[in-house]
Amino acid sequence: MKNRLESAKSGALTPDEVIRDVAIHRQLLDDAAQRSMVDDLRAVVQQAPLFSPMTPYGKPMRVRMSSAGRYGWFSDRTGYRYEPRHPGGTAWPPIPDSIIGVWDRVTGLSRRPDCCLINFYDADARMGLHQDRDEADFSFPVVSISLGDDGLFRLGNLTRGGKTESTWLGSGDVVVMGGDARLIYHGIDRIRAGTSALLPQGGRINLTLRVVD
Ligand code: MD6
Ligand code: FE
Repeated sequence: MKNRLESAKSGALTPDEVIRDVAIHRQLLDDAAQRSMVDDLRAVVQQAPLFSPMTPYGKPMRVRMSSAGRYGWFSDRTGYRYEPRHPGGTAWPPIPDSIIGVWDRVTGLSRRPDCCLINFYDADARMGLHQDRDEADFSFPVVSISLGDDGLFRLGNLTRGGKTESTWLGSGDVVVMGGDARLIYHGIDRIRAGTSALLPQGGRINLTLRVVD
């Protein structure tokens, strides 16, 4: 276990790397923590099954999704938004404590997230460059947790276009996008299949924690 410094000012953990103001904590979760988080997620998707949201431009998303928390992220022909219910009609399950604990460690905030968006990538899935801007208050960060196969994470700028930088996110890595980086464009270009044994069928899970309202 690496020696991790607590920042006296905010109580938030000091990251291993900062790229374009995006903080990266490498392997914050060890194997055991990753495995128990996956067990918790199995229970969530049993209650709130993964689905492929329709985009406003008429193509289903390549990534399969579900959510936990008071709100879940949703998309259809009318646009992107947060919904208090799964498309099947039931409330989203609560965010597991194992996941809330990561938010607490990396943000040091007393406000807890309202939504944990669960994204599942198979070997061919990707996610185009986007901003996370469906939330009411951009002063709260978005925290992401990666589990399973490596994903190539691309970071751009606060407006579309311009030079980008990429880094591989591995299982157990945690990213914090806050402050000046909160509205940076980002996406996943590709998955490196077979790089993790965490998920028996392979693939990558990314969890994003957000304060919604
Ligand atoms: C992914 N991540 O890693 C996609 N969003 O699969 C995100 O879209 C993301 O990593 C907001 C903040 C951090 C992220
Ligand atoms: Fe995002």
